[in-house]
Amino acid sequence: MSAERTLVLIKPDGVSRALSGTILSRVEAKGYTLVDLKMVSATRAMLEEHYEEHVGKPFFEPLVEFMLSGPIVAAIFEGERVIEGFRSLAGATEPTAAAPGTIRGDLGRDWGLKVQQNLVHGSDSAESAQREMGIWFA
Ligand code: RTP
Ligand code: MG
Repeated sequence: MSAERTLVLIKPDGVSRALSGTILSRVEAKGYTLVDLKMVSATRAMLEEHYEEHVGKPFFEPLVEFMLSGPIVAAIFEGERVIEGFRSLAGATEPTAAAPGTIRGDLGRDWGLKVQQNLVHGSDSAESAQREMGIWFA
């Protein structure tokens, strides 16, 4: 079986808080291989495609505004079961609820902030990974 790939984003809060290196090194330390990396200023069109399952939800507009608020680091990581493995490393969506030891649990802050400021994104399935890699590494 060929190694799986996932799309990881370090959201604008992670970049502005200077956590890009720390986050990438946690993923590398787990044993996943960094296969592509870039800094991107997202467009609304990219975000509407990336978050297509959330279009129309109450948090969609604030989420897009946040994702447009600064540069994003996009990465592709490869490894066995990396999709599930990265989501375990990232932790639960809300930083307060995310377990200690996870990226969001250790480094995320949602007090006084919106839940969208949770540092990272990781693809949630092989289909999502394929689709999202096409958006961010077109
Ligand atoms: P992600 O897609 O970023 O890896 O995060 P996730 O799977 O844990 O969360 P998901 O449900 O896919 O939501 C995507 C992003 O939308 C923001 N969000 N805000 N109620 C809210 O205000 C709310 N719910 C979700 C978060 O930034 C979440 O990561
Ligand atoms: Mg998601």
